[in-house]
Amino acid sequence: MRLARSGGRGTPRRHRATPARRAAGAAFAALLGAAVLVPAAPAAADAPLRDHADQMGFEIGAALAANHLQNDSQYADLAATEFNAATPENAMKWESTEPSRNQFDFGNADAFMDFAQANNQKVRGHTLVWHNQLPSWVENGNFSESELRSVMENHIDRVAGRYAGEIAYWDVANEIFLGDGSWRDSVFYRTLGPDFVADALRMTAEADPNAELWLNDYSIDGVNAKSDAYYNLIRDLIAQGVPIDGIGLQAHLINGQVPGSLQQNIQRFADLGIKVAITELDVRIEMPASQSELEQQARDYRSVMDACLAVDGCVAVTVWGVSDQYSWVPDTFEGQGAPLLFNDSYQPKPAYDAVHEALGGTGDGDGDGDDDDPPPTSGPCAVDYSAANEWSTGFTGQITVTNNGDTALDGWSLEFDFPSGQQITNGWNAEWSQSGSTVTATNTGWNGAVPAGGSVTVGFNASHDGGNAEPEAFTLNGQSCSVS
Ligand code: 9MR
Repeated sequence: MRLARSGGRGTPRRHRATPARRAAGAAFAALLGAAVLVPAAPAAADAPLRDHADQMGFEIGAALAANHLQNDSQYADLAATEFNAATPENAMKWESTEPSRNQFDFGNADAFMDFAQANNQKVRGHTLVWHNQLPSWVENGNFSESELRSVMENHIDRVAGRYAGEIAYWDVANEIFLGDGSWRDSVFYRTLGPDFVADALRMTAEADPNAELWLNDYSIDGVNAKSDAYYNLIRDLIAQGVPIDGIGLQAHLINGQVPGSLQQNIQRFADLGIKVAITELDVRIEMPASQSELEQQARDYRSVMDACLAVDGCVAVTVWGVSDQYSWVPDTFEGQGAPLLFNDSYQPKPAYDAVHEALGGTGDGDGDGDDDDPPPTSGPCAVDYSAANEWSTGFTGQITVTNNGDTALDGWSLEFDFPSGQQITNGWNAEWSQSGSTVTATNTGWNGAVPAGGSVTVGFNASHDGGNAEPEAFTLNGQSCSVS
């Protein structure tokens, strides 16, 4: 396919200091003064995450928001101290950089770049072609095929061109598939057909020949229909000679639900000869988060780190924000939050320790007393037990079991002990039996199949005689599960 070029090439920003850029630069003077230098090897055991990552030749990144970098010094300090890579959370998106046709605004993007460069952080550009945060002049412009292609080319040319040579990886196209692996019906797909991806990759290669060209999406962390669609697309792009360097697995995860096939999925993309990164990691919790939920979250972070570090081509893990305070999660998922490494008051959470330790640090940064033990990695299964309703002589219990293994279950049996004399009276979604204090729940005829990463929820009514302590240990098909 011939790529018609319309606008002029994006001018590298070093040669074009716009008034907006000079203003942003001034606002950043204070932050730049606090730039962090990468320390000489070896890192002290309790050194920040980035020092340990540097030792391993690995990247630990964070999504950073230009406004918080400017207005919140605690945020900026942590961003600089802990991370050796950075992604602009919103500043390089289409609505930020080209809100009106051919009117470019690089104020926040330049400010972000200044911060990242002053702090020696590798930058992931995010993102050039995405259906979301797309201004309505593009979305509703009713462009013909050739017009939209030249609108897209001009945008890529100007944005990627501006930072040419300064961006390690571009998320060229973002979130192009739906959950079932079919194409998302974006204005790009509707107007240009599936070739818009190859076009965008080639256009970015032309605008910034040094940047690596990546695709990026959520819910493609495990092996599933959507990640299969990426696998097939990337295999085809490679076969056609289209430039493609990597796939970003966003990993916006639910507590206790790291897909069991994460590492296998990373490996299969690496085996195609491309790089892989975890690009937007967060693990959301039903609020308020209990200590045991925060510990489960730490295990989840550890599992993700371990899965990436185990595969040669997996080069980076980026968390989607610095502190829970500014996370996108509560705005999108009502009642959920606390998904990041630092809490609202910038204190490191157990998840921070887990990441620290995965990178070879001590894991002793959370101020939680002397519990320096590594959080165990997720077992083959995870259990979430709750008393959904309690009264003086009884209660309704609910248990969600997640298959963290790499393979689907074909039949299961869950076993646990009641600690304080509880007695099952009836149950649902399983065949229930109790012998002494030991309870066994086996699958019914219709819920024995649990895919890797899948869950099953069962429930029961039980009596108790005052005490109703929760069971502490669960086994699934004889293997012990982690408990949240
Ligand atoms: O974190 C971003 C939030 O501030 C924006 O309001 C939101 C708009 O959709 O985008 C968030 O970041 C998204 C990222 O760019 C792409 N993957 C999903 C992220 C979370 O929504």
